[in-house]
Amino acid sequence: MQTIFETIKKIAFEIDKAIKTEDLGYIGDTNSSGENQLKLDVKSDLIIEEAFKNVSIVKDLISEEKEGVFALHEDGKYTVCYDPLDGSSLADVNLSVGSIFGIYEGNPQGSNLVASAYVVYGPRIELVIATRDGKPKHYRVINEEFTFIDELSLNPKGKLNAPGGTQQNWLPHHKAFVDGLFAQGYRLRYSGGMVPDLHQILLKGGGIFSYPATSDVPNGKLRQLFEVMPFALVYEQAGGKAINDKNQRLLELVPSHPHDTTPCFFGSEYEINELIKAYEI
Ligand code: FDP
Repeated sequence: MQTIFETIKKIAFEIDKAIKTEDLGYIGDTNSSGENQLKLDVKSDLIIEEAFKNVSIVKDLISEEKEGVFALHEDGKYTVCYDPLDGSSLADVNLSVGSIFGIYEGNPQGSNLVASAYVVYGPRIELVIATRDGKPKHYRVINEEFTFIDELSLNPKGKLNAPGGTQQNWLPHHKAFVDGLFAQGYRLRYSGGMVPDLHQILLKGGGIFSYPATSDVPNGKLRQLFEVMPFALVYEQAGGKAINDKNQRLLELVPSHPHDTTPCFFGSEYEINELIKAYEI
């Protein structure tokens, strides 16, 4: 497993360099989730593919930018599911973006997620690694090396509210929930990049990030294997909760297709309990 984490560190430097130096335009194609692909998405995907070609414990790769499974090493033990550059459409306005990795042993599904990691490319490069054992570990690049900073813990109640999705298409109970938090004094924090938005809540001690079912995307927008489950592990290990709109743990989900999405909520205990009340679930 350590080899996989070291590979992710190497990848982070390469993708950061690409973000800082390469063309930010579109390639004129769509990815498997039907989104327009940026040259940077494709480049980041290739960087990751190349890096894992040398890691024999990795059996398969499943990427947000590829259709289906990319086989690597038949005798490998792990499937790495990743979103090479989440929030990439924010790169041209110079906001933070990120890479997300879920490491699965056996069939890729919540119960088989053994570790996850994400990288934030912002003013600094940061990395968070979570396993099933202990608190998530937070690193920052200092003097060109990933340096351990601290272990992440969520307070039982936070102050930040990051509500995703097109507000016009929110369902009435969801709108009531979001309004209810603001009425309690919660502050809006939403950049439109899942990685920096969830990272901010973690580092500031708590709050909630939601991407609900909406009238236009009834299953939500965020992908289970590369986005939702990796962050669910981080939030649960930090002492928070991560559920869907049926009060099911996100780590219990079993996707039937690599690109399946789900409504998802990540937060401190208090905010998730408020959600459960508002949704009556
Ligand atoms: P993006 O489409 O820019 O890649 O992964 C999808 C994502 O970004 C997340 O990073 C982000 O949280 C979400 O979409 C934002 O979606 P909305 O604009 O619909 O809120």
